[in-house]
Amino acid sequence: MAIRILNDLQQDKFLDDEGYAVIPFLNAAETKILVDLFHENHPETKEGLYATAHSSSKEFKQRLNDEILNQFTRATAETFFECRPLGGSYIVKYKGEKGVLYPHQDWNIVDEDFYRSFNIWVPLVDTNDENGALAVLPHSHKLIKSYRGVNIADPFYKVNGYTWQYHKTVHMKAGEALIYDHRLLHASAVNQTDAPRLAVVFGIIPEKAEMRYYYLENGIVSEYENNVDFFFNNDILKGPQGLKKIKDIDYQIPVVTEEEFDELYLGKKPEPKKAEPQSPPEQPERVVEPDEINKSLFQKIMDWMSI
Ligand SMILES: O=C(O)CCC(=O)C(=O)O
Repeated sequence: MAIRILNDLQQDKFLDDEGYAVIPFLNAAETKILVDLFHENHPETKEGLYATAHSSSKEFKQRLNDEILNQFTRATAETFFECRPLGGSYIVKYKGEKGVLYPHQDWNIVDEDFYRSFNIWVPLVDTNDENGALAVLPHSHKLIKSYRGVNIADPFYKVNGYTWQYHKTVHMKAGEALIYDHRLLHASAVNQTDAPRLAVVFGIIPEKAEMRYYYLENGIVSEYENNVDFFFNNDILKGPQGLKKIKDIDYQIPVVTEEEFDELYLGKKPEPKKAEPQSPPEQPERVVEPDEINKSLFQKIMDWMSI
């Protein structure tokens, strides 16, 4: 039985089954405070995707995070069941091709053998097909168990253009929350409008879960202890930088092909390959012993399938 995340049991079940849930979240006053705060701190316009979390100024990141936390406190307490808010960032999509974000999964930040972790993604303007709404791939969070991190690709990275056709664009009102499992494939298209698509993204984990960081070195994925301060005080793209290692993990990064994706997601069996016309064998056919047959990558992936 999955660990409970939301107070509302029906929404909690939907979140577990589909990997996301859309719920009313910030009220009009909270939303306006966050819109005004953004504009006060960003008088200039930019191009493509921009996140305050990527700022090199710790003070700036921390100050905006604190204000986001203040505005999220009421709604988070009302919505979540025994969860720990981690912190947030503005994530803004300005006009321009650079803003496209292909389907991806987010990093593991808890031990996913036992826990799940989530983003609360709250647009501060209404979102639609033209201004870079988020598009989710329903129930994709349960397809494959994986470790994801700064230098560990998610298993779907080679099919990220292909999977997009199955994504569902979520049209939202300003202040609503899209809560999604970090394992869920999600994407957002270009903002074609002149107005920036303002949003806030905020991490949350079960109260009992400890934070983790995963990093690949010399072909081995390792698990490290982690904490919120690490995200604020370090360049998290640069590796564990003194975090305590817990263990090396026996893990080979799976790479899903289009055919494998169809089987995993749609349950479609790949078409059998047509046999090439052959001339009669001159030698008696060699019998292939079962233990000679290599386990295909796809079988390995199926072995890894979780939950
Ligand atoms: O804000 C967006 O358009 C995408 C956000 C996202 O994919 C993420 O935070 O992982």
